[in-house]
Amino acid sequence: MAATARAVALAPGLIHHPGYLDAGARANLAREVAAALALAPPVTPRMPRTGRPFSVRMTNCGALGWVSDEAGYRYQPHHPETGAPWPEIPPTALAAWAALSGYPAPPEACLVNLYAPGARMGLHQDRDEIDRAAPVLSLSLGSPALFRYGGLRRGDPTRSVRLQPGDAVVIGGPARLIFHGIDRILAPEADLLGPADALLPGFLPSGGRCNLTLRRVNPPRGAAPP
Ligand SMILES: O=C(O)CCC(=O)C(=O)O
Ligand SMILES: [Mn+2]
Repeated sequence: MAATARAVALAPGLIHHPGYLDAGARANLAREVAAALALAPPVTPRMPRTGRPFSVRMTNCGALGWVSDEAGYRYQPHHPETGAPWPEIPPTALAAWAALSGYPAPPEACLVNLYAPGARMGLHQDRDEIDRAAPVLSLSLGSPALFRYGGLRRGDPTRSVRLQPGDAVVIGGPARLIFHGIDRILAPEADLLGPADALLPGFLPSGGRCNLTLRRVNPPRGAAPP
């Protein structure tokens, strides 16, 4: 599926695997995500308290899904609008987790972020998980994006890196709680135009980006308490 030889440590615990998913794996993952979206339609999350809508649309796969609305951020086992359990995590994403996470248990949650051109995700920490011994694994499809990352405090200096379709990023170890976000979605480069236009038709406008983040929420049974 992939080459990890070119892995780059952006910071201790923050590992970028450029081009991890090759064209075949990207096509498989896009197909698997499209099937999941048909079962679990994307929703527009809202900020706790203010109810302000996110620019990113979201859905989930796995036993637990991350949702946000006026009541707060949380993981829950069902879709907030249909009430149905979330669909299975895409097999291509599970294989990437097995290869890259270094974690002995499978992910419980796979958040699917859909970015239309112009959507962004503000600087934040992923901290709604109880099991922080497991990394977060991010997989990107579609248009490239500018990923911003900093330190453990909001005010720490930040840097940015371009994430291309097929890139994987492991956010773990000392980087598990770093602040990070997506500044903007970039125009696809000519030689990578491939799936960007045809990615998830009906769910994502042309030039959009899809990102999956896989997480462990609870420690595996029998694991020492965090
Ligand atoms: O879209 C991305 O690359 C980052 C997504 C992210 O940080 C999140 O879902 O928590
Ligand atoms: Mn995040």
